Amino acid sequence: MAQFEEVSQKSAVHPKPVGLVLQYGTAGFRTNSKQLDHVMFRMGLLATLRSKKTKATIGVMVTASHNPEEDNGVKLVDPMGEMVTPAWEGYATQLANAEQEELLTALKDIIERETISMAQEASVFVGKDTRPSSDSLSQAVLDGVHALGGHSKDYGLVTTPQLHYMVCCQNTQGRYGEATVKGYYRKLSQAFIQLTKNVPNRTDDQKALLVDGANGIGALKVCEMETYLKNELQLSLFNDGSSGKLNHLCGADYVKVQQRAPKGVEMTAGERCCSYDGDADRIVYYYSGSAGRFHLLDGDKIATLISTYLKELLTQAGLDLQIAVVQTAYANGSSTQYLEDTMKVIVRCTKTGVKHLHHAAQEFDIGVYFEANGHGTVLFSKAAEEKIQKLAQDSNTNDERRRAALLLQNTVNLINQTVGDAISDMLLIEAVLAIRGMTVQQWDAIYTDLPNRQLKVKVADRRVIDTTDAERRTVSPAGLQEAIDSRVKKYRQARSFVRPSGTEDVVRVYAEADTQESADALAHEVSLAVYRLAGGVGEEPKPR
Ligand code: G16
Repeated sequence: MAQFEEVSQKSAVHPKPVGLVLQYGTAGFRTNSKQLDHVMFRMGLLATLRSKKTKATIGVMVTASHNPEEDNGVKLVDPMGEMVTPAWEGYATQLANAEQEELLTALKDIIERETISMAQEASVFVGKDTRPSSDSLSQAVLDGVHALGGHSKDYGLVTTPQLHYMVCCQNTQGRYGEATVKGYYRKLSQAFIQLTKNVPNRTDDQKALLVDGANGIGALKVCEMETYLKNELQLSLFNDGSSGKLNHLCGADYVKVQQRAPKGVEMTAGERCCSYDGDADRIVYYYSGSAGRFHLLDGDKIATLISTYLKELLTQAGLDLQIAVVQTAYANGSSTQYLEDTMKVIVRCTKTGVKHLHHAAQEFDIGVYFEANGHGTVLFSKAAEEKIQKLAQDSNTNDERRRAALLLQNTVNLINQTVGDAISDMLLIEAVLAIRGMTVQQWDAIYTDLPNRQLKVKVADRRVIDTTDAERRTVSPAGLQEAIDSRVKKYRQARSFVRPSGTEDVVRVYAEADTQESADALAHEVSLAVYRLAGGVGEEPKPR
């Protein structure tokens, strides 16, 4: 077939290094950008097959998100803006790792197994972040799409959630919105303005927000959006990419893991600040307390703020909709306790990775999902959206119920339900704080985090660690879980777990306890256990 000849010829321009094997990680392939040219070409092929199979537009985002600038990666976006299914992650691995001469066989195998009609048209949307390697790598994706005769639309520089949004808009024939960056700005800013209209006389201080753009794509895009917000939000942007390096000493991951302010942000006591990550799908908030103490409001605090707000509106609207919060093992113990015991909402725990949380959140009328690292959104079932809309349009209902329904309706419009979105989440948080008349300190005071620490351990092969119970316990290597249990017992209110990262070549260690000293000591002891029992390399972990 002519198409396969084309694939053969073009793939020679994007050859695979012999013997290189890459794993599909937490959010797709991710490694040093020099190893990725063939992967990108092949993901262009795969996205085209997926498009033929689903008869819908598929997205490919070239980004390594929070990783250092020299890395890159790829995220595949399914028709409604979700991540691709596990079966297709398997195909992605098969295709990425097939040696050059086996590529056509691997491709034909997927076509056969999925009974794909090659006569079917295909459409693929492509986006990229600001990394120097993203230009050529996104071209490799496009080459792959064209080699199989697919149509492409190159959105160029966009945030990951913007690309997810475009794919969903396209596949819902515009019902979700217009599949353009301007359409995205218009929809979100209109909803934001409608929401904040309910709060007259907001002061400049209330409208002010400091943003750390991680020197990445989020900085560019939030600048573009500013005029649409009509001064309802006054942003001071730092780490805008004009001089600093992507994610270096800044960005959401740095702030969350290091529990300190990013470089370059000039904050004064009490000012609201937030940080995006490298592809703007995560956000964390923070402020400096009176004694200069750093206060972090992470994904758990965001989930609590949003679910409290939604629950209150549902009560005011008299709508009987079930609300749940989905977290991972990284969720601070205090947040889970607050959500379950005080707020009385259902809480679910899944493995790390947005795909797992998203899936779990879909089971409820309203599913609020956030990873502690700031990656998350809210999903509304179709039935829930319909009930909200019906009430908002019902002129016979009383004012309080109608007002709550209208607020809910605009809240739905403000949220990017396809995936976690730093810009959309930021606007939602700002609107909620304004509507509830809360300062960042009052938000922070909803509950007190247990002191915690996250560390990384280098091992020869992180796959020796296998986990169970939503990654809260290890089943291998032998003796590791017992070692963790015995160390946890020494401390009060303590908890610890370890898991292999799916985006970096490290094992992650998490510990929490009643004091920071105890959390630090426990994290260190568990790191040593990992180093000794799971084949640590380099120097033994040292105490902080
Ligand atoms: C990705 C995933 C997140 C995950 C993070 C870290 O985020 O989308 O769900 O929490 O990686 O994963 P791991 O601990 O396996 O390295 P991002 O923002 O880097 O794409």
